Formats: sequence, structure tokens, C-alpha cells
Amino acid sequence: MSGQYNLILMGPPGSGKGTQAKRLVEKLGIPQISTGDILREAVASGSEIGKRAKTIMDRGDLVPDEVVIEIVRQRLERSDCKKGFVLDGFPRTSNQAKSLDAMLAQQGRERACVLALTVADDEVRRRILSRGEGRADDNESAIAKRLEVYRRDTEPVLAHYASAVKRIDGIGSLDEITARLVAALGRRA
Ligand code: B4P
Repeated sequence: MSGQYNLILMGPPGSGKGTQAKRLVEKLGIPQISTGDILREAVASGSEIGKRAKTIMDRGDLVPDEVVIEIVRQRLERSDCKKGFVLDGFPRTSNQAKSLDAMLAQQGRERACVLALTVADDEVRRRILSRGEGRADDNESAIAKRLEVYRRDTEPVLAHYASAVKRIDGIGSLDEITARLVAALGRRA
């Protein structure tokens, strides 16, 4: 892989995207861009975007494309993204993926590489229910909705990126999974 790490970390809810993105930041020296974290900050601050997003997120649905696309567009323009980035939780729809491709092309960047964590539904349910962060979307009905939305709207994104997708087994210790991700990028852990 050349100088830039334009990475997309994908996987079902609770598959460990946020957890592993933070570890890749340490290893690769590039920023994490988590649309989930940015939206939760907006909710906490009581901004207009946050007010709009809260009800949608709490029930496990996706925030409208135009809102998250604009968030990512502004974030990618910041200077810390020059060497690359780890997108965590974006793109989640084919429309978001097409917009991201256009943004990268416009900025003269390489196409993104997709690292897709695979974890079975029972395991993600168990992880989310035991994480104890008190997130409003960490309950049985919101998890069922998030998994349904993932199958319907987000799995097609994997087909969109086709040969740029590297599937990574998301079961194992945190260190084991980080090592698999780093190896998929052609680096040693
Ligand atoms: P996110 O914040 O992206 O949340 P997530 O998919 O549920 O979690 P993630 O996969 O990051 O799991 P984590 O590392 O925490 O999205 C939340 C909501 O925001 C969405 O439902 C949507 O409403 C909105 N949203 C975000 N992006 C959007 C977009 N682009 N478009 C529209 N809407 C958007 O790990 C989960 C748990 O597992 C943790 O407790 C962790 O400690 C544990 N864990 C991790 N790795 C493990 C391992 N190897 N073994 C055991 N446990 C592990």
C-alpha cells in the first residue's frame, strides 16, 4: 500500500469498529472519523443536528444521508487527514458510499480500502448488551432494528466496493483482531 491510508472500517453494529479504529489510530498515526461519536456529541450539545438525530438514533434507524455526508465532507477537509483516515461507521448506505468516492476523487485521493469485520448476530447482541455505557440505542428492540438496517442498507455497500473489501474475522482478543487488520494492510503489527 502506498503513502495514504484511506480506510473504511465496516461491520455490523457492535462488531468492534469503534474499538479497533482507536487502535489503528495508534498504529498508523491517522485520525479516526466516527460518525456515531460525532452524532452523539451533537446530541449531547443540544445542537439542531443533534435534536434531529436523537430520536432516529435511539430507535436504531439511520440519520439522513445529507446530514452525515456533510459532517464527513467537513471533517475530511481538515489538515490532519492529509496522510489518511479511518472512517468508522461511514459509509452506511450506497448513497453515502457514492458521495465519499466523489469527495476522495475531488481531493485527488486514492480510492478507499474497506476492512470489514465479520461477527455473528448473537455475539454482537451479547457485546452491545454487556457494554454498560448506558447508550439509548443499546436495548433489544433498537439492536434488532440496527441489525435489520445493517442487512438492508449497509451490506450493499460491501458489494459497491467489491474488490477493495478485505474481510476480517472479528472474533478473538482485541490484539488478535488488530493484528489481522494491520496484516491486511500489508504491515506488521
Ligand atoms: P455507531 O456509533 O457506529 O455504533 P455501533 O455500530 O453500534 O458500534 P461499533 O461497531 O463501533 O462497536 P464498538 O467498538 O463500540 O452508530 C450508532 C448510531 O449512529 C447508528 O445506529 C445510527 O443511528 C447513527 N449513525 C452513525 N453513523 C451513521 C451514518 N453513516 N449514517 C447514518 N446514521 C449513522 O463495540 C461494541 C462492544 O463490543 C463494546 O462494548 C466493546 O468493548 C466490545 N468489543 C469490541 N471488540 C470486542 C472483542 N474482540 N471481543 C469482545 N468484545 C468486544
